[in-house]
Amino acid sequence: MILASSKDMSRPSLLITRRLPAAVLERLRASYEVTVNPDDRPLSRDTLLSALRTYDALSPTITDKLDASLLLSEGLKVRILANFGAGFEHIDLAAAKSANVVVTNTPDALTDATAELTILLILMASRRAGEGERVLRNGKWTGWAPTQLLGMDVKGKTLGLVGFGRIAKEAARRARAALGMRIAYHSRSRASTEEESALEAEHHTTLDSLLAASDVVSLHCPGGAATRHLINSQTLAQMKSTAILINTARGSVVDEDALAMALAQRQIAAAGLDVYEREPAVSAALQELENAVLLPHLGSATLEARTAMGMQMADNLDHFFAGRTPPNRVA
Ligand code: 8YV
Repeated sequence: MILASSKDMSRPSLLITRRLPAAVLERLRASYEVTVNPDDRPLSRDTLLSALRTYDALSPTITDKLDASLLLSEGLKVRILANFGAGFEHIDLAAAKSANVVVTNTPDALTDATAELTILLILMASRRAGEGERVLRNGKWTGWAPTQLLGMDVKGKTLGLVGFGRIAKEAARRARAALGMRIAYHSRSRASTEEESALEAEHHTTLDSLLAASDVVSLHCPGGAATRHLINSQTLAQMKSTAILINTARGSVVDEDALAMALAQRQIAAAGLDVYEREPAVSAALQELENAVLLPHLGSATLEARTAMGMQMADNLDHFFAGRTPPNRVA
């Protein structure tokens, strides 16, 4: 990829590491000297390093690993990493801080899309939708039968949320209003009494107690070292044998091998996953399992959400280059 330096030196230079919706590019081009990665493939480490030395600003995504060795390299020009996405565990915040590089994210823009995808996975997993479609497409459907592909009703069942941030609360609202589910949660900080009572949400002080009480467990905590393999063979053993695990958060939260084992042995009934430990690689064991619904990180993949994410990112850049604190500064 060609790392052109800016032509108009009066405007900040900005590298966008992956292709973004047209409306976002149009807005950014009005204020910045914009370069877009023409291949729309993850940038190599060397290209990322050159970019950090060439541009005033970078707009990275989850596919750019900006670790300490890159961010603490000599001769960086970059002053802001305006991440396109809510999660930012692919950026070493401590290193960014010591390199004097500001980091921002886009926390609000993808709440609806990701909550919708959570509902999709709950229904797909509980009604064996992927499995049913495979039967049909593979020419194996022999016609309706009373005990064929029986799933689980979710009405009246308990949705246990691990983490209770924006996306978890929105998923809870939808699961309650549209599906008639009961809400329970476990998170670092307890929600206000008003929030709990609006959702009739039952707070669990321990993860184990939430896992034991839930028919569907949905993960909404951040990724990173603190939550790595929070769901492992021990915690999976706390879940009901009829339970479903949903992950729209980060792949690192789940020990994929332990999950594949639990699904194969029917220790839990099913899983609906949108994120993986080693994206884009997905464990071969999981791919073999009919009771695993596997989506390719589609959480925020709507035109509305991706456009709103880009606009929120542009707001952060505009604030920064106007000398104001960006609204979504995380470092
Ligand atoms: C994004 C996400 O599309 O924003 C997040 O945290 O997981 C995704 O929906 C992706 O991270 C873009 O960087």
